[in-house]
Amino acid sequence: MINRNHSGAIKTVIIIAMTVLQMSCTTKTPSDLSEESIIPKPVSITSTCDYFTLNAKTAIYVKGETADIIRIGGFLSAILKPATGFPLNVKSTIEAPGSGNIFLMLSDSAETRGDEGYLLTVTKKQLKLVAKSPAGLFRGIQTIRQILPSDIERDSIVERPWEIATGTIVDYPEYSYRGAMLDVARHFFGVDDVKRFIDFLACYKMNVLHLHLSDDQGWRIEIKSWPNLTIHGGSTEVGGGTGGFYTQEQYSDFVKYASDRYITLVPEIDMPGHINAALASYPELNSNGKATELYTGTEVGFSTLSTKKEITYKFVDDVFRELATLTPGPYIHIGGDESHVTKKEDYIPFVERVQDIVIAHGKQIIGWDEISLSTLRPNATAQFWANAANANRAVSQGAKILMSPAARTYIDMKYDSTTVLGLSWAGYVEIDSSYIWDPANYVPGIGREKITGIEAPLWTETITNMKELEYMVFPRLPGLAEIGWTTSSERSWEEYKVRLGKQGARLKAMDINFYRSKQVPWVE
Ligand code: TNX
Repeated sequence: MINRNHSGAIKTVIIIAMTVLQMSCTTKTPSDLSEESIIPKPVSITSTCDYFTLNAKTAIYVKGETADIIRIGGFLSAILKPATGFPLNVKSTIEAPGSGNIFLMLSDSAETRGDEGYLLTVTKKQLKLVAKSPAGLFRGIQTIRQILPSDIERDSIVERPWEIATGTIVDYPEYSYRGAMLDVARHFFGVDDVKRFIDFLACYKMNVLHLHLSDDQGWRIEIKSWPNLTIHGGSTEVGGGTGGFYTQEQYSDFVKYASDRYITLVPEIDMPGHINAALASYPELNSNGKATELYTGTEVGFSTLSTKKEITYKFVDDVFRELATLTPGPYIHIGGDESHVTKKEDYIPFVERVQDIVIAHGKQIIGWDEISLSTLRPNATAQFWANAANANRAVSQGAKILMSPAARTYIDMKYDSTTVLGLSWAGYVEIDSSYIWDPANYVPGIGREKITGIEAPLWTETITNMKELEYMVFPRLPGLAEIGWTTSSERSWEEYKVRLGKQGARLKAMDINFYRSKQVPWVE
């Protein structure tokens, strides 16, 4: 964990230094690093008023030969190649390279705070990125992308100078958990779509992808011991389409794709409610022993596992055993929300037993805030979405809170009354309202030390394809990523909206279908 208590004085010095240096930058961008639009906003930027130029001879030197650092070098090369057309070869070295090159290295030096922190130093001669761990280098690479012209995001050669303003960026995150959730149950999203979503998270230095893998409308992850879950339960979706599911191999491929980007996958199987797809696939999971019909509507809260039958716990154990095997990350999400047809006296022992099952498979649990009705096991995390009393009850039991207030972070909410897609039960969520809030004082009684981080859920009752997904995700996701990364005293909406606006051209170059909110002064 990062200790911020001693950073105030250092920051003041840096800010004064920045101000002085900024005033002395007389030439136009790209020679003023502090003028670049970087999201999330870094801890500090110091300009030195010159620029570094990428050229056809630039190579990416990595210190040492570990697989991680070579892969990260390759990642940077792959980002920079298409638009520049330069070879940007990755070379292992033990010494700092000569002029004109990029240098990535790991070091325990104090300035590179925490596992995701990095220090970027750009001089006229060299671009150097230092971090304590590979994750920090990976985060730093996202900054390098954003201080290059937005054309860098194009997928074919652009003839132009590739200049980067010189200076220093010191950076590290406020919260350790910075995630988004994708509901692949209401509408199914294929393998390439999920990977593109992971790419979006990576761009904004997010580190968790929570996949909502089951709900009333569909079961999306192969469970070998209960094959009908996907054969039947995965065969449709909202609106009656053909649905789909991920084989365990495909799922493992996501895990790898995400972990190569230092993103942890959190799989969710929602129970005891939101479970109709399983109830339709296996009659024995129902109290009356009869399979339900598949469901393609958008109501919530009408289904429940039978909490009294032993077979239910065999099912839960098998599902979480297989899922735990597929999950190198520490968490499994057990859902627990909106179980409106499960009696409270049945819900409580059920959630307690499910927690024990997950723990027996070596994982920590996350659940929607309702799980605090039960006795929470050690290391449980409650995901606050709407009910402050639930969240406070979780805290009083010693649990951590993951902040997903619907009125701020639900990126399935409409922007305003004219938005065609999305829902509005939590209100309209324009760019300002999703940005102007502080996780550490949002729920009375739940301060900074109780909070692991934030997560932005994308529920997909109304979202059917990637272009629609992009429209709801952008531009809210970058702002939510910033809330997780940048300490709240360093954030202001008036400053942020200008910085976001400057990223318009970048989003366009990335071929992202984004909402052109009138609140933002877009520069495209
Ligand atoms: C509430 S948030 C739900 C979801 C819906 C979502 C739509 C939560 C834990 N449950 O089942 O998809 O609202 O916004």
